Amino acid sequence: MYINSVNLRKLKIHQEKRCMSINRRNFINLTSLGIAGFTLQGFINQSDIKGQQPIVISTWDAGLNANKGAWEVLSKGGTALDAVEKGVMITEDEIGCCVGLGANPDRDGYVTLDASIMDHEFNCGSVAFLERIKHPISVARRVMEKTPHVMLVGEGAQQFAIAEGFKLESSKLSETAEKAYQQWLKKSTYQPVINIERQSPTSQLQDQFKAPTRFENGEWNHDTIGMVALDVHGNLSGSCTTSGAGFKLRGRVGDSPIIGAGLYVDNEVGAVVATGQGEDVIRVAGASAVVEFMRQGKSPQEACRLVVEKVRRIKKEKAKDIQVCFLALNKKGEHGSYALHTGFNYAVHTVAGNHLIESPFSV
Ligand code: SD4
Repeated sequence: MYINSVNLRKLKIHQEKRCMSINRRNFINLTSLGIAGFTLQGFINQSDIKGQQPIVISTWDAGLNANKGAWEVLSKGGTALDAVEKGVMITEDEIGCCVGLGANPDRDGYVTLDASIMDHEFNCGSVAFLERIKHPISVARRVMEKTPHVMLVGEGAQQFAIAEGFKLESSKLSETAEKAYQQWLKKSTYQPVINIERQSPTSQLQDQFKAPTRFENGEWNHDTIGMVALDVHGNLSGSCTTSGAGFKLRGRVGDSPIIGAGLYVDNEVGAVVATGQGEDVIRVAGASAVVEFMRQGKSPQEACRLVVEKVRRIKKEKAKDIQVCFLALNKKGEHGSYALHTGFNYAVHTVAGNHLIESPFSV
């Protein structure tokens, strides 16, 4: 079905009626934070969420901007696959701690990128340890569409990208990343920071759960962007793109490009993305595990919770030092999330607007 303006208006009226069930007391007007251009803004309760279609959801505050790109596609009747590529490309273009070439480097000073994409027919593609290419998500899509493989890494992935016409960018760090790297070099210890995506580079560790969501220059701070969408045709797709863990060992690859860990889509059931400590997402085959719980009839939030609790059991005492978050969308357009610690949020865009939702958490 193509959404023309009449259909869109009808759909909007219908969905706005459904949205009346959202608990209005929980709305916080975000215009005071300088976010403009959204028809409805605020935080809503996950328990108030009703299934909607089309819909796009994505991780962290940066998801608000990314969703806008995806919505341009979805609202015109475009595919979820096109939407999740276009959406996260917006984040790849922004300067932030953890996505795209402007992100924090590895311990040797190089930005290395991981990305994956998956459609409604189990087609998937990914790249890992990719350097100097601006849009790893688009390279991942080319891997999916133009090769017999699922995953390309490092130099080979870069060669493939160049052969496909992607430009080789400079290896110079962004100003923000250079500053953060110089700061890191003073101690040179690898210590993942919980919810780094919601901190300014200068904030203290003790501020971690209420840290600012923007850098001092006003830019959004953000982490891995994971996005899943359901289009008007009833198809799901997902994408994930990141520079991984800041100051990681050279060659380290996280969960984001691993199909089944950082991203999984089963069009009969749902689509899931992960963010947080990639090693601990990989160990539980995170996104795939969440999909399987949804297949058993669990709600998106409950399915995410069950896998987060598994991570918590496995990690025991060490669970206090890591963040792991899942974000899920089912075939009915119902969504939910769960995180190990407080601080995770996600953005949801439907015809009713673009909102941030604070995630429930375990610890
Ligand atoms: C990784 N999962 O490379 C990514 C990073 C991330 O919140 O999402 N951090 O491990």
